[in-house]
Amino acid sequence: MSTASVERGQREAWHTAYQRDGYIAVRGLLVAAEVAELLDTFMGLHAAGPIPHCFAPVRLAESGGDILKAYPRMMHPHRVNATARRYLLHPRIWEVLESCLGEEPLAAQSMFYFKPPTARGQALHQDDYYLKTKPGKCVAAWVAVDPADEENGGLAVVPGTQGLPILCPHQADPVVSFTKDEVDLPEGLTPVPIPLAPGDVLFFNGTLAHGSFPNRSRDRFRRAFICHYVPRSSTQISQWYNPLLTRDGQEVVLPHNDWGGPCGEEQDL
Ligand SMILES: O=C(O)CCC(=O)C(=O)O
Repeated sequence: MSTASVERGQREAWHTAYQRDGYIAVRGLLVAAEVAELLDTFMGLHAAGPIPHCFAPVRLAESGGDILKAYPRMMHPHRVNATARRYLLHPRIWEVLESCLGEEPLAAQSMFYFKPPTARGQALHQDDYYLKTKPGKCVAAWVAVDPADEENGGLAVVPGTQGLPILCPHQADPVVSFTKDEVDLPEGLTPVPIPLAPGDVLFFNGTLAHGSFPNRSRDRFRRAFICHYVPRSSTQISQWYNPLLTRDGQEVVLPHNDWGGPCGEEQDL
């Protein structure tokens, strides 16, 4: 079998599984040296301290027992750091996205989660409640930097929610979730943990409900580089995500979708 046909077969398999299930885990998409580069980059940024509009950690002694105040997530690091931008536009991630969507993606967001031991998790939610992608859905690419499992705050997804409309959230339990929104699941649907190894990437669509466990491990961080993309054919997005980027880094501005949506009060992620 030629390389080209293996590639075509692989792309078709990704497309079929993603369209059917709303998510796929691609194992080992990033190699160890790439994971190490992400780790060095973000630990270096953390050590260097606050970055306006991206990251505002406090000293551990001032965190009042909430480790996430000392290690908050970083928002849109690709706007301030060339390595983050390079990984947001990584060709192998892009290839899977194109296969899943069946069209070119646009990059909308990057984030980095440190999630040290004792960090709270993130209650079940749908990403398009925040991105407000229209007419299609956004796609997340969740890149594991550490092993991620149930003990250290790994991710869980809810099969069966991939085709649902936006569900309106209620207040999440602040003891276990650092974000405030939580959706209730339709009867019969339950979260399924997705253990990931460093370099694995989980792709999932904007209505697939998902969330993460608190980090109950003694000494294991659960770091992840998390990016969101939308189909090139999108005609609207929440203002927070403009400008978007094409594969070669050209900026694209989509019309804002700041209308309240089905729940009336969506806020940016
Ligand atoms: O990584 C996590 O803990 C949760 C991330 C997440 O749910 C998201 O990026 O939408």
